[in-house]
Amino acid sequence: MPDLLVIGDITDAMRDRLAARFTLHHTDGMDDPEAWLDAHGAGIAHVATNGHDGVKPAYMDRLPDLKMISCYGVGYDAIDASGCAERGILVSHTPNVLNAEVASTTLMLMLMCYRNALADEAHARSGAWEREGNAPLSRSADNRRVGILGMGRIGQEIARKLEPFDATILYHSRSPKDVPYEYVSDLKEMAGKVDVLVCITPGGPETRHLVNAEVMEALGPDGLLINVSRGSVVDEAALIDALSTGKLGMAGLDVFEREPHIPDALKALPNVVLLPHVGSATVETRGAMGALVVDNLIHHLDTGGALTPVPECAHLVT
Ligand code: 8YV
Repeated sequence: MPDLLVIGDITDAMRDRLAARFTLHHTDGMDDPEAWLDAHGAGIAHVATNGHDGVKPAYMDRLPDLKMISCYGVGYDAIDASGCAERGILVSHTPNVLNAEVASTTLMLMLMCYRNALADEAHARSGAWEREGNAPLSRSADNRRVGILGMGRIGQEIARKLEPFDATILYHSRSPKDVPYEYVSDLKEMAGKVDVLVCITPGGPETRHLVNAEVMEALGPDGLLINVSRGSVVDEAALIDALSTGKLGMAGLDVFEREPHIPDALKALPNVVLLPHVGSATVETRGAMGALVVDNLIHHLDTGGALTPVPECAHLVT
């Protein structure tokens, strides 16, 4: 059977299906993955990884016969997709199957922030309601002006899920899209026009720190920043400063610059809701993502193609 290098965790369902077609080699179980690859890397044509671990250059250099990387996640900024395309290596990812879940996570963060969900829950659970009386009033999540940074598939799903909340949607991306929302060509200008700024643009060098101190200040003392894309999109030091000085009202964050590390200064703030990168992390959605990772690998084994290649590699699929 052909070899498959598995980087990071995979589910039991993925392992069972993959083991029927490949001999699996898990980097997690290796004392020294680079030394192992020095000895066994030649001949390995397939890799399964995820959006967090990617495939680091030290591994790429030791995989001279690599043909395909199947990524568990829609974001693939941890993989050098352009470099792979140049080497003729096909990279696939898991688009669409997680759109609804990440959009739900966005709404959950928005509701948790505006409606003070964590403080209210603590008020009920701790007995403070009985001892001290009603919890302070929260703010409404309805009728908000929401600016979406990145109007791709997930951005569009977020806009759609916001409809029942009577939101007014604006968006910023590199170019206007065929959507019924107001396009704003300048991010800072959009931040000045909205109550909520939602980041759902891909990570990587092009979008690094796109949301900087100026953008946060434009969003303002009543503004809410939500990040469900990549930690790198937001300048985290500037965010801590803006939240602690009141230049920015609140933040709901699922992603961070150095995951799984979250700065203590951020953890100490009362006006932020923190989630451990769980945007797509439900049994149902992770099941669908895992199935697509396996489908892509098996499809490549059988046909040389991929079902959901990343755009940089689409031309490699005949
Ligand atoms: C995963 C994600 O957590 O799809 C993405 O881009 O961020 C998440 O669904 C990530 O791929 C790490 O496994």
